[in-house]
Amino acid sequence: MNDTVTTPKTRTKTKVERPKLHKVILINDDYTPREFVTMVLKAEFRMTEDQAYKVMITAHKLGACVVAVFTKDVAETKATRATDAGRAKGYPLLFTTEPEE
Ligand code: TYC
Repeated sequence: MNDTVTTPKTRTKTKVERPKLHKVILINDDYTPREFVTMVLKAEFRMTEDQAYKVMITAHKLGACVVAVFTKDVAETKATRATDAGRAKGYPLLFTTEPEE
């Protein structure tokens, strides 16, 4: 008969954390046409004309506007693609990203 009592000395607790979301931020400038900014927002961020116009005009008035939040990779890819769309036309249009608190 084996009377050995085996009490585990340690426990493993697996902790799963949600990936931090990152904001895509539209920065205002004096040169990119309003219609172009609105068009890029619709194409890259799947916004309606109304949503895109509101984000564009907010950045225009306040200097910047949060467009949407995504996981880090997606936020960076979309910001780069949207910025490149402006650059391809010679516009200084800029989208940046930053982690949410
Ligand atoms: N300020 C630009 C203009 O008057 C329009 C614009 C809006 C540009 C928002 C960039 O993020 C921007 N033509």
